[in-house]
Amino acid sequence: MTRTAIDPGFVAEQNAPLLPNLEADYAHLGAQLARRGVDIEMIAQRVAGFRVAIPSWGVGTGGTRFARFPSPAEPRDVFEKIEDCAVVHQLARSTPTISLHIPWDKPKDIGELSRFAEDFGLGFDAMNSNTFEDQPGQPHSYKFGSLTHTDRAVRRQAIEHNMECIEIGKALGSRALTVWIGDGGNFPGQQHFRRALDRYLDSLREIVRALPPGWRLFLEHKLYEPALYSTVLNEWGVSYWCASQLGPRVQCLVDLGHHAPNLNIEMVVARLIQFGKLGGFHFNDSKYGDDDLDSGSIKPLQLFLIFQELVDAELSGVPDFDPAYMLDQSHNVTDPIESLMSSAAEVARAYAQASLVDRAALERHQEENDPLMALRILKEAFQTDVSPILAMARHRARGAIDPVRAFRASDYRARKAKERPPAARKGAGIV
Ligand code: RM4
Ligand code: MN
Ligand code: MN
Repeated sequence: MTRTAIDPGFVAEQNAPLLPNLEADYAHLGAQLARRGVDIEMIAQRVAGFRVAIPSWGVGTGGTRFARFPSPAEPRDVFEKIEDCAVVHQLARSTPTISLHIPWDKPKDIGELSRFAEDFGLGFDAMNSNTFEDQPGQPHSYKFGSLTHTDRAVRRQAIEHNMECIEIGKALGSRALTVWIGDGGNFPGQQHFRRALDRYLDSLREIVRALPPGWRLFLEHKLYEPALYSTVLNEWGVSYWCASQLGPRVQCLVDLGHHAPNLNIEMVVARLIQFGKLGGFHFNDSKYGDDDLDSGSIKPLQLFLIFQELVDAELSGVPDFDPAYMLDQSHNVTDPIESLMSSAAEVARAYAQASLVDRAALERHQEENDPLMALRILKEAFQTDVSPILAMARHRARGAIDPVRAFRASDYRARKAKERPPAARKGAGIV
């Protein structure tokens, strides 16, 4: 029996009054889609199979470099984070895996952690290494870089940390390592651009050699921050070039907040698919930079256009197409559980909308150079309110028709506040 954080009977009770309207809305949407030649059950099935991983750091309250305002009942360790992830999955039904960040989530006993997650029916997604801050007692500092540091001893320490992440991940059943580094420069002249990238590749080569069979390694680029003038792995082209140098098991990871403003991200996605190097995503939304806001909250059209590329690759059978999907958000002013449940639904929404695109008609309009009609095809899919499909998929999987409403009614936070007195940590910081 899978352990649940909220009584399943309570979820069913919450659903009961909402069900008649949901059924009516679902039937109505089904009739509308049938007129367009789309079987609503086919879309519902696709949505039911859609999965996105939760970052362990997403269940804590985020913050800016100015302040952090922790909410009550924040998880204090990896076990409590897993409990919160279990709530997200129980109500939203599309997030069965967690992505750990080491050493934040380093367990004393890996077996215990693995069993704890399994009891809740949860597994582990990609592992994340952390060489962007120093840990107490660490021999060498990452102040001036990690995998690309000028000092071989610092690079060695960072390489070994990544190997340790792989070892922990192996024991937990993870199949990938995501490497994001904060290395770069704050001032012109501080760093020799070419030599730093050479050192990056040398370090990565060693980590790749330590990958167990069946594992992939994702390179996560970022335009700036924490380095404010230059970043070693600054954009997708550099990431692509490095991934090509490092062999077939290394792919690029696209975090939606890590690009220059106005970049056409859906096109980057299409290019990486074409080059066989799209490894995965960190979903979030932003207005100015790496804002880590909730997915789909600001640019839902962009999210849809990205999924239009992903679904197109899937349905046209691009070989070895298997991107790993994860949320990567910082919940500064919302309840993290509520944000994660809503964001998982927004990502699934974009997937469902993209699944509605009339691909044959789109191709015809492209061949005939009819931009107005081509756009109309995309807009028709994007403007379809697929909410009843998402809600029905959750209901059928014993999740909540309205996850936020059910969560608020459950009193989970108030219960946990008693068990989890506020942690001592009060400082600023992004996670
Ligand atoms: C970075 C990046 C990484 C995440 C850290 C916490 O900006 O997005 O994926 O591990 O933040
Ligand atoms: Mn990220
Ligand atoms: Mn980020």
